[in-house]
Amino acid sequence: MDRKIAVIGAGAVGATLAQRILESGIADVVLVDIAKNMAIGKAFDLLDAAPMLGHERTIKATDNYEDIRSSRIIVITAGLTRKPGMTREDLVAKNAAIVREVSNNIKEKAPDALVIVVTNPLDAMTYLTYKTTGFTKQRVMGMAGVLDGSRFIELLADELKVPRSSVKTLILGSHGDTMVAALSHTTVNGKRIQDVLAKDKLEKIVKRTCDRGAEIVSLFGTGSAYYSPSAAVYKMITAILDDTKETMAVSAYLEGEYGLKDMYIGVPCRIGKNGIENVVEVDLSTDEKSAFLKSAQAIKSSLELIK
Ligand code: A3D
Repeated sequence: MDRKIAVIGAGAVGATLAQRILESGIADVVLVDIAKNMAIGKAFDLLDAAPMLGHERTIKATDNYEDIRSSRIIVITAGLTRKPGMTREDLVAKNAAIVREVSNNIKEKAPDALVIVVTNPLDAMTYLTYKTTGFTKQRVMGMAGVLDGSRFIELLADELKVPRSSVKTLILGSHGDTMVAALSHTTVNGKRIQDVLAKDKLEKIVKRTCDRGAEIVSLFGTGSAYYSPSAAVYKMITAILDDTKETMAVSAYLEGEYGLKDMYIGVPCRIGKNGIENVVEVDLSTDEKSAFLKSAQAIKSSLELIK
């Protein structure tokens, strides 16, 4: 199988994602970072594990964008992370400059690739990638809802002492403090979450889900979460490569869906070989709708900062 995935940024998320891709055997990896030697060191370390794990995949670390040519998927993880007390929006100016530079290189060297953005603030950086590459809206998406949904499921399953697989949910809106846990789409063994968990406990878990990234940032001291973010990207990649058409929440470009236009925001989408096959419009309660629109407003404010 001659499949290549380029991961831009060999930091915590990028390197862990590279490990997941290589060790599951789904593709070869090109790891691009301005800190070239650090990236080469990580690639050597990952390769040294290959004989023990029994895979034949390869990884090349580089600071030269020529190497991303013919990549099927490109994941942008280059950028700064939050420090304790910082919001994702605080990162906007610095990361916008990085994402612009990366996107221009992608446009030039890998014009047929699909792009998954991870760099924060996520929805604004995905919009910037879309505008800079000029790619179709199907080929540019942001990772957030898959991760936020997984965090919510984990916290609910732990509280209720049920298997994680019995919990279904949907998290929409911005990947930020205004994310919307759609309780009308959250069930445990098919039962409405409101019927199995007391209101106060549920509210606490929703709040903890929104704050989960910050909770981990403050426990780490430096850097932010990477095991679960890389798993979320991995899940999106396998849906694309295997053309599963699975519905999952990703940051997608809207042109009228959910009453919004010309912006990226987290909504359920069918993911397959073309990237976003289509945006899925689900019914939301009145409260969820207004929370979603508030979230859209927060994204628009961070877009103003990069325009
Ligand atoms: P970190 O471990 O600091 O790695 C970032 C890497 O980017 C470093 O190795 C840098 O050298 C590299 N880099 C910086 N500028 C450039 C450039 N111009 N070209 C190429 N490489 C560059 O961070 P991380 O991996 O923990 O996080 C990366 C980004 O993802 C940050 O913006 C995080 O906020 C974001 N993030 C988003 C989520 C979501 O759920 C959306 C989760 C986790 C992290």
